[in-house]
This record gives sequence, C-alpha cells and structure tokens, in this order.
Amino acid sequence: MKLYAHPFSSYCQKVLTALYENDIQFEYRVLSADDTETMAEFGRLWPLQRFPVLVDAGQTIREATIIVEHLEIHHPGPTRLIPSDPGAALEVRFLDRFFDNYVSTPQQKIVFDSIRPEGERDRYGVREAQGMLDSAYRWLDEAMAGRQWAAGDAFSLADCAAAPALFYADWTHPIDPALDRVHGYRRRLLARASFSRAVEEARPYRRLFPLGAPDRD
Ligand SMILES: N[C@@H](CCC(=O)N[C@@H](CS)C(=O)NCC(=O)O)C(=O)O
Repeated sequence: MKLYAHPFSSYCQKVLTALYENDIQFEYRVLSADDTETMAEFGRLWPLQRFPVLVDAGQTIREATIIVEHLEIHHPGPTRLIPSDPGAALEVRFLDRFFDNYVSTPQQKIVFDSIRPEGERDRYGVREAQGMLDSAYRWLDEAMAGRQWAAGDAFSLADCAAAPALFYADWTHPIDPALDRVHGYRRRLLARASFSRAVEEARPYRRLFPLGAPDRD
C-alpha cells in the first residue's frame, strides 16, 4: 500500500491514526514541492489534488473517511474503527461527519483566509466559521457527557477524525476553557499512542502553521 500524504495535514493525520492504531504497514509517499516525481504521481491519481490518497492493490482510494472504511474492510486489526452493529456504526459515521464538516471545515476556512492576499480576505466568512466552531464546541461538550471516546467506550473512526480536528481547531480558534469535557477529550486524544505518533512526526513542520503554532501540545 502507498499513502500519499503530508505529516502536518490534519486529514492525513486522521488516516495515519487509523493505520498506526492497527499497526498496518504502508509505503509513505510524503508530498513535497521539491519531489516533483511524487507530486506528479499524486496529481495523476487525484486531479483535485486533495490529500491523503491511498493506493492498495491497484485501487485508488480518495477521501480520508473512505480510506479508513477501506482499511476496516481490507486490513482489519484489533481496534475495530467501525462497529459491526449497524446502529452503532451510524453514530460513529455521524460523529465523523460532525468533526469534518463542523470543526475541520471552519478551522480550515480561518487558516486559508489568513494566507489570502490582503484585500481578498473574507471577514464575513471567517466570522461565520468562528461562530460555527463555537457552536460545535458547545454541542460537543454536552455530547461528551459520560463518554470517553466520541461514540462511547470504544475508540473509532470518529476519534480518528476528532483528534486532528480538535488539535488544530484549538490553535486556530481556542476552545472556551469552561468546556471541560471538550478539553479533557482533546487531552485523551493527544495521549492516544496512534495520534501522538502522528503529532510527533508533524512536529518539525510546525513553522508551516500560518497563524503561528502555540508553544504547547
Ligand atoms: N475531504 C478531504 C479533505 C482533504 C483536505 O482538505 N486535505 C488538505 C490537507 S489537510 C489538502 O489537500 N490541502 C491542499 C490544498 O488545499 O491545496 C478528505 O477528507 O480527505
């Protein structure tokens, strides 16, 4: 298997967390502007040029969630990232969508806006994104009552999505300190060996964070 990815990318960390969780072996094709060969391969695989992309037995799989679903089908391990019970699986998939759509998407909006040329910035859109993050944080604080992981007692796809989403979102638009359950959950995610490994691999790239990476985590 080949994974086209970059260690500092949140969606790549989502997939890396799933791979490390089950100790799945793969060839890491790190995307770098200097490596024109890998970039060209990647561009042919996915002209939309969003990463990560996985190639497994000649099949190209795009979108982080679909890659994790693929791993569950073809490379299952001791950590079942999607429950076999269909009702429980729906809750996991819902929370995966929650973290992608309502945490990662507004977080990326704020970061990408900050690197637009002066005069091309979208202040209204950034305020909307900040409002969405505040609503998502508040909702999550309620939802996490009595839960260790996003969907309950078991680590899942939803936690693979949550880990990088909350990691970068708190850097971008800090989580209200009063939201203890969200902070506690973010700390548990950072302590999870699979995600912690992804965070350590990305540490050398922190200078790339456009808003300036805080001196923590
Ligand atoms: N919906 C995609 C999102 C992937 C995504 O946004 N990846 C970012 C890196 S975290 C990317 O490709 N950025 C390149 C760009 O914006 O040009 C997924 O779930 O895989």
